[in-house]
Amino acid sequence: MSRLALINELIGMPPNASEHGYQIDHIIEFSHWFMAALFVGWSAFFVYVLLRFRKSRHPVADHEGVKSGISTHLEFAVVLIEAVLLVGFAVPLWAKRVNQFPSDKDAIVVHAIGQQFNWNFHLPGPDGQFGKREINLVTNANPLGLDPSDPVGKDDLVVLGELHVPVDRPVIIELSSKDVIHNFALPHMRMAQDAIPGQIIPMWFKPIKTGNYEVICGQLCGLGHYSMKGMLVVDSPADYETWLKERIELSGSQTAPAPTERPPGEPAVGSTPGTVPPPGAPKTANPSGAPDGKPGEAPPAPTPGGH
Ligand SMILES: [Cu+2]
Repeated sequence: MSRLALINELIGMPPNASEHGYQIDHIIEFSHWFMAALFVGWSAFFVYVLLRFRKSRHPVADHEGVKSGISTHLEFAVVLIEAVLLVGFAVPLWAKRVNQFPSDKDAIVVHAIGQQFNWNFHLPGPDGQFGKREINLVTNANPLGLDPSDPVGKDDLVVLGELHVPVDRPVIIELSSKDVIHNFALPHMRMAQDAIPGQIIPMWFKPIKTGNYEVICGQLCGLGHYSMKGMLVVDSPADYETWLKERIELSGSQTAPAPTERPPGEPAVGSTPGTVPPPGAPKTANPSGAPDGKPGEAPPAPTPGGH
């Protein structure tokens, strides 16, 4: 069935790597063939009419018009085919993407957070539960604003840029954004979904081929939009386990995930807060009272002998 993908190859669609992708490919392929047939048909008819009703042959307009019903039947057939494409194929396929999610038990659940201009991934860690995230806690060392006081979040993993998933298991990605509207687009998985600040929007797919697949941002989100890429690595189950174990060990050995690269000339990353807190955010850099708070940031004590 998937052999008949001439136009899809011609327009440069990357090979499909998801379970549902071939259905989308069929719709795209069929729609293109259908449009090509309509284009040739209507063009031929147009040229025929130009010649047949040229001025030298028909100097006076015929007010009676066409008598045969062929054009009506043709028009009806076109509408019918388009309705079948929409109601019979496109809508059910879309409904399955947005309504019929696999159960959390079978699926890999990951949070993806867009920011100018990176994709961050938040994994639940060994306990399978996501820790709380708070936008006010976002710093260069804590790019997702994980709440250090939340015990559930202690074992969470934060991965920048590259997400691994096992093959042949459904993946649910819950999308959000730290700044503007982005779009988590996986061309090989035939999936794309907007990431909107203040919302969590789930998407799902089931990868069926191992390999490295590019994640791109599908919304023009700023000057660096072109560089907003990530990588989805579909592993064999064994490779996935190895990767996960590595990430867990890595997160145990370091207190913070690797900070994002900063342009030369900007202050070094680390405990220096590099982000501008939103209006109304608490002023202390360390509301949880963790030990690395700077002494200078303690609330001002009443000073004897002051002004
Ligand atoms: Cu973007």
